[in-house]
Amino acid sequence: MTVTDQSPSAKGSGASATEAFRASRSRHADTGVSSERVSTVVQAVLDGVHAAIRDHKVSYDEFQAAKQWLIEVGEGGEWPLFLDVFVEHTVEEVAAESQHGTKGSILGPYYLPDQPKLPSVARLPMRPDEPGTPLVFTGQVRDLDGNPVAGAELDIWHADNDGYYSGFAPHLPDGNLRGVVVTDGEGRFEISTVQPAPYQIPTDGPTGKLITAAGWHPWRPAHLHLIVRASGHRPITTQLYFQGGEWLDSDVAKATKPELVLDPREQPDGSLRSEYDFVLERA
Ligand code: MBD
Ligand code: FE
Repeated sequence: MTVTDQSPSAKGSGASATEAFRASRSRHADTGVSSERVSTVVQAVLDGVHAAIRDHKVSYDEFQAAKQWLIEVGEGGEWPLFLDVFVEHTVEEVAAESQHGTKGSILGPYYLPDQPKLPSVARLPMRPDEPGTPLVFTGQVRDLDGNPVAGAELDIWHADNDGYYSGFAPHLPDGNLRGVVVTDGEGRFEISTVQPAPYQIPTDGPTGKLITAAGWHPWRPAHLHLIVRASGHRPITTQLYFQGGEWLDSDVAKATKPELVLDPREQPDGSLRSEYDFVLERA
């Protein structure tokens, strides 16, 4: 990572997300797409842009301002952030049409592969003095017939108590609050972590400036990210939210679903405990 600034900012998170995306793409082969498909989809996108210009009488000044902003999104490395916040939810909606079992949600820009594998009862890697309310997250992975899935992987990552992700904020140690928990013989897991804070899109970058200019808010509700996978099963990329949490009904990324909301119980010692079972379909 080339970020030297120690304070989390658009520069740090945007550029790092672009680097992470490039690294993940190099692991996949390019899929051949027919010219017919390219023409159909790209023409539909352009038709939408042309319609917006006509319907709203977009001026030359506004066109040039848009051009300037698009250049800045690229320079700031914010394309992964912008697209995952404002577009990915619809891609996920289409993918979900053919998906059974636990509901999916968007991947977002802050996934990092190849985190350490942890046993079924595990504490996520964290700082010795990791701030935040302790959270114990338990459950079971099953298939659509209700059979437990032993050796399933819960690839989990989430923001810290200040809303920052390790790998995308230079003040956090690598791998903080990230890990791959492997279920036991009965498909069960018990993960100790801390409750994440809501996530705020950096206000100092082009995505944040657009949000301000439009009078929108830059918040996502607090969430856990997960990819749950097991051999012979279709992996599920999802997020879990917290009942009563701020922004739950107005997620800027429109990625919440009622089935994905945890309702943690407060324990006598002030910590939180929550249970969630995952259901995978066969591949
Ligand atoms: C996030 O934490 C996130 O999950 C998404 C989808 C977009 C921006 C930040
Ligand atoms: Fe997130």
